[in-house]
Amino acid sequence: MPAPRTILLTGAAGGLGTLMRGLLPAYGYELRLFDLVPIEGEPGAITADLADREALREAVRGVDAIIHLAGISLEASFDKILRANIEGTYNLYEAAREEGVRRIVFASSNHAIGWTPAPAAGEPLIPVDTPRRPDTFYGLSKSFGEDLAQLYQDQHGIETVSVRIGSCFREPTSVRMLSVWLSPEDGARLFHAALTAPDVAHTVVYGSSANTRLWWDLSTARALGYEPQDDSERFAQKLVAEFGELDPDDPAQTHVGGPFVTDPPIWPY
Ligand code: NAI
Ligand code: 15L
Repeated sequence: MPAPRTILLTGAAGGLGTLMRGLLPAYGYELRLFDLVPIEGEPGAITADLADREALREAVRGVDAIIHLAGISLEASFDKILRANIEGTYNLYEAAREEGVRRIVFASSNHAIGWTPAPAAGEPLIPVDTPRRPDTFYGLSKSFGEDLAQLYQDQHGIETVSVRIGSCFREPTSVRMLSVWLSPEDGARLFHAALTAPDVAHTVVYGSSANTRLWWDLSTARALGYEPQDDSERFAQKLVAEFGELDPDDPAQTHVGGPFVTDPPIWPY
């Protein structure tokens, strides 16, 4: 596979999209931007809904690969999730198939396995083939996205890396995030590896930095060439002083999905 150069970045106006707009050009990528909302200072960005199949087809035309971030990124009503995340991701894969795009990086989420118990210190890390246990309609849509990716691989040969992202923000803001944090710089490293690794078929990886308190197994990400450079532990003292260590009996702390397993979710987290 020749090195991909032109990348469609959906969800480019969002938090992660904004971070990646800043970081990915250094890897030599030319980004074509797509989002429901306009992006300040980016007059060339495509402003369209994932429901607009014609716009999507035009957006994917001629790109070498897609990073698919667009969608609802927290829990919402099933109808909203259905439209944006389930139908929207289907529309994207159909557009890719029609236009011959061969590689997609799909922003899955830890909430696809949110009801999985978080391992205590010393217990085995969670493997990627752990049964999916979505914690929300949102997590369910990510589980759907991973299955959709597998279907398009088996049936149409489109390759996907599904990245079960932990928490990708500038800094971790809770004690839980010390386990699941993905630094933006490591996020860009991981997306770059996912775009360039040969023969990925459909590979599922966890997206986090090399955190001391890591909950899951990064070996499938490392096999793509990902070498995380960050560790959230440098924020631990401050966060533990502010919030205390995780309460081992609190359901919001005992499961991977954290606050998403409670009904209603506990915000902020
Ligand atoms: P965000 O909510 O900041 O950004 C999502 C973007 O998608 C927004 O700019 C929004 O306008 C756009 N969007 C929503 N519905 C759309 C539609 N129907 N058509 C076109 N665009 C639409 O979310 P964030 O944090 O940037 O996350 C990006 C992706 O990564 C999401 O898919 C999210 O589920 C996933 N993710 C993010 C994590 C994180 O820590 N930031 C963790 C796990 C997964
Ligand atoms: C996600 O999937 C969300 O998109 C993000 O906003 C965070 O809530 C993250 O998971 C998390 O688990 O911290």
